[in-house]
Amino acid sequence: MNWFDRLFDKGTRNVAHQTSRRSAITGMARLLVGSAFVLPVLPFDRSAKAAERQAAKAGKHDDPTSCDYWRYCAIDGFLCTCCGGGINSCPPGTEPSAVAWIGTCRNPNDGKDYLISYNDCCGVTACGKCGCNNNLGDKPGYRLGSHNDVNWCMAHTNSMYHCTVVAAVGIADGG
Ligand code: ABN
Repeated sequence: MNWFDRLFDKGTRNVAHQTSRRSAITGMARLLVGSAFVLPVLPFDRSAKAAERQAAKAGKHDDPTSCDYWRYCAIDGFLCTCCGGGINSCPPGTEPSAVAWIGTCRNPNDGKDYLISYNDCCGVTACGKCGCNNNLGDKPGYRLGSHNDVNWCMAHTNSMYHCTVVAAVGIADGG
């Protein structure tokens, strides 16, 4: 071994003695844990996207042609608002069912719970547009009055179901 090799050999041995595998792993672990604390606080601006999403959702809660409209929380049927009618008016040529089922929906605008009556519009074949199936508070079929998968036109001379309208009939006080 020449003097250069001896010097290099001594140097690497010294380094090997002073740095163990355990200390190398500890160092890497520290780096990982440290970066986990540092990275999340980097200034990502997510507020704009969140606000956008919130606005889109809020919009749907107030849009009577959307299944997410707040009064539709227990609707099962086609929205009359997509079928030539209104929120609580049947399309021309149809008539509202004499019987209805009642749900309780929370109005996100005032935080109150409302009793909602769901009437079917009868006399014309199914509209087929904006079919919604929201089942908040829906009960099995043998609880007919609390079950929404029922053709409420069944008692009409012309029992064809066309679409469903809704009306807030009172505030649910929970008592
Ligand atoms: N009440 C809406 C409806 C009509 C026919 C069949 C199922 C549900």
